[in-house]
Amino acid sequence: MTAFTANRADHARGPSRRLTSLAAVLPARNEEGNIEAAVLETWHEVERLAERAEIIVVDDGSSDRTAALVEALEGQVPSLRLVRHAHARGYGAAVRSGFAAANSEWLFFTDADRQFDVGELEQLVALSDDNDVVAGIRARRRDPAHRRLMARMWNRLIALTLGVRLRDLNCAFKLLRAEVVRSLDLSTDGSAFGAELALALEHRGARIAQLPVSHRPRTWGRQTGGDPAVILRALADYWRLLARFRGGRLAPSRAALEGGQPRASGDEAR
Ligand SMILES: Nc1nc2c(ncn2[C@@H]2O[C@H](COP(=O)(O)OP(=O)(O)O)[C@@H](O)[C@H]2O)c(=O)[nH]1
Ligand SMILES: [Mg+2]
Repeated sequence: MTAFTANRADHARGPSRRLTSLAAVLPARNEEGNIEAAVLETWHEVERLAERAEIIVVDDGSSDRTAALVEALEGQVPSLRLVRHAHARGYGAAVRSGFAAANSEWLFFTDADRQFDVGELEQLVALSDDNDVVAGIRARRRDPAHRRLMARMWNRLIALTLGVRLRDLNCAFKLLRAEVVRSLDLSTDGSAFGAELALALEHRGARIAQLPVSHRPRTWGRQTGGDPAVILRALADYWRLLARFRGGRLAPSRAALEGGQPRASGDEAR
């Protein structure tokens, strides 16, 4: 945690590195109590961290006022755009829609529920120079015990059966080089998207750094990540990933070809 304290001090001095262009993608479903603050916090950070910034909220068929609130903010936040799915398509589909709408060298995604501290994006940017991906690891995940247990089992399953080394697959706090993401063939619509993204990146030989990030309890709204329908869908997507992986249909691994390994850095390095 000392790293955070040091970085907080740096915050006041301005970022050590500024990107040319950065898109923040916020997938949101029924987040009317969080979305305005999430957008404003994200805006504040991305404006500091990039010469040109965009914020893309992907409303995934919300039945509440999420989309209307984003539209109302568009006048106030010039770099804000709303992408709408008429019907809910899932977390992965929402993140991919956001990536597709972005027009920046770097892509950042985080959740609209404010469980992450977007002020820590600066730490990801600081590591981006010689990496393609900087991925957060929830050092102390502030979710109920059964969710933490399920996540541990999921991460273990993906690591053991698919050889993925990324530690916190569903940590929604990742910074990625857009050209690398655009070279991947991603198709998972549900919450197994995090596993597919990690698998595809590692096969591609992407240079990956990992670092601990803070996590806070949800203060408004209901978590849906542990709903049975979400889990069943993730398991179905997992079987598809397994078939695809075993069939060798993912891009060949530069890391494998060169004998390299995805790297980990930070306190949590393996
Ligand atoms: N696109 C999409 N996003 C969702 C869906 N369910 C939740 N989200 C968003 O995904 C993020 C994480 O959701 P949450 O329910 O907190 O999941 P958890 O943190 O993994 O338990 C939030 O920004 C939600 O608005 C969904 O069905 N589709
Ligand atoms: Mg959440």
